[in-house]
Order: sequence, then C-alpha cells, then structure tokens
Amino acid sequence: MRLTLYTWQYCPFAQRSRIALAVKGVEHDTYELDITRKPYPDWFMELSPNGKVPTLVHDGRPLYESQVISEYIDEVFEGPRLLPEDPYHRAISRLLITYGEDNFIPVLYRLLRSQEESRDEELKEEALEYWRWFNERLREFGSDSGLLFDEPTLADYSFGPFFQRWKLVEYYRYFEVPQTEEYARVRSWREAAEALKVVRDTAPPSEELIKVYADYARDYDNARIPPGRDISSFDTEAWPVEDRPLPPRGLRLDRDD
Ligand SMILES: N[C@@H](CCC(=O)N[C@@H](CS)C(=O)NCC(=O)O)C(=O)O
Repeated sequence: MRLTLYTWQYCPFAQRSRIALAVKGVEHDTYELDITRKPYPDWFMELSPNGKVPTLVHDGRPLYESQVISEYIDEVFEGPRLLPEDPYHRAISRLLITYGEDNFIPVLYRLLRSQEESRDEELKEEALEYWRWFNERLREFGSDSGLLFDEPTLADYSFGPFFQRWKLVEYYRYFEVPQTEEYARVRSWREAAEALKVVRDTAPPSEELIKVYADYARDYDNARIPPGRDISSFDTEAWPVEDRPLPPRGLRLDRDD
C-alpha cells in the first residue's frame, strides 16, 4: 500500500487530513508543496486539478477536498471511527461541517482580508450570526461534553483547525466572541476541539500563523505578493519566520509593518 499526502504545513484544510491520518494511525509519506512557486508543476495539477492541498494519493489514485479525504480515510483504514457510528449523529456531523464550509469558514477569510475598517463591523456581525447558529445546533443536537458528542469525532477534527485560525481575525481584526450565554456552548466546543492532542500536535504555533498570514491581512491570498515587495509572507523558506517581527494588530495593505 502506498499513501502520500500532499500538504502545506500552515493550511487548515491540509491539517484536517493530517489529523485524520494521525487518529487512524496510518503510515504515509508526506510531500510538502511549496505553494509560493506558481504555476504548480504539471504532475501536481494532474493529481489535483483545482491546484489545492490537501491531495491524497492512495496506490496511485488521487483524491482532493479535505472533507472527501477525511471520509475516505475513515472508510478505508482501520482504527477509531472518525464519523460517529449512529447514522443520525453522522448526519448532524455533516450538517455542521457543510454549514461551516458555506458560512463560517468563508467569513473568517473575508474578515481577515477586509481592507475597510468600516466594513469590519458588518462582517463581524455576520460571523457572530454563524457562531450563534453553532451554539443553537450544539444545544439542540450535541452532548453536554465540550465536544460535539461524547467522544471526539470528525466534526471536532474538522473545526479544530479553523477554531485555531479564528485567532488570526482576533489578532488582525480585533474580533471577539462575546462571553455571553448565546455563545457559551460554542465557546466550550471551540475550547474542547482546540484542546484535542491531535489538533494541537498538527498545528503550527499561533505566532507563526500570524506572521505567515500577514499578506492575507493585506488582501493578498494564497501567496500573491503585495505591491512593493518581491516575496510573499507565505514564503517561509526565503523569509524564515523566526527572522520576522510580529506584524502589528489591525494590519492592512496601507499600514506598514
Ligand atoms: N476546499 C478545499 C480548500 C483547500 C485550500 O484552499 N487549500 C489552500 C491552502 S490552505 C491551497 O491549496 N491554496 C493554493 C492555491 O490556491 O494556490 C479543501 O477543503 O480541501
């Protein structure tokens, strides 16, 4: 059996695949794609036509899209189940994950990339609506443990990396989840998901993430280079993170660091 995960160490979607493989204890090779070197080589585009990590190649057969990869790993390999045994709980897990893909994750990136302070409030309101939605669904369908259900399952593993990434908007856009009852259950979910050892072990340190995603805070995504520079904040090889100062909070394109 040959299994290779194409990943990028800072990518939350690729972190989902690293988590799934770690929970199952599946041996595999890892290929760290340099996402700053574009266009990507033809061999990679043949494996992953959307040009994204994570990409998983199992015995020569490629797969992409993090959620699809996690479910494939769950079905194909032995080890602890990722999706719950109970079909209703499986459906609820997918319900939450789909809502996350459609709403919770896109608004995180939109807020991080926002260049107009006046737009931030609107985006924060929108983001909080999604946090409240999760709070309600967790109360309705979840257990009393911090996690979604009693044991860690795929929804916890899928959201763990994104709960970690919300620190980017807390840092760059002063986003805060209010300490009120409306958010109490989702805050406990975040805390429990982030505390999972496998989520912590697969994540880069928060300070590194903040430095690497500085160009996102300037609205330059996926290694695009802002004007006046010839290197992306994603390029940790040419520009080692330890050599960089921590960028200022509230960073935008028109604000120097
Ligand atoms: N929907 C995809 C998103 C994957 C994704 O956006 N990966 C980013 C890195 S975090 C990527 O490969 N970006 C490279 C690019 O767009 O050039 C998934 O769930 O796997």
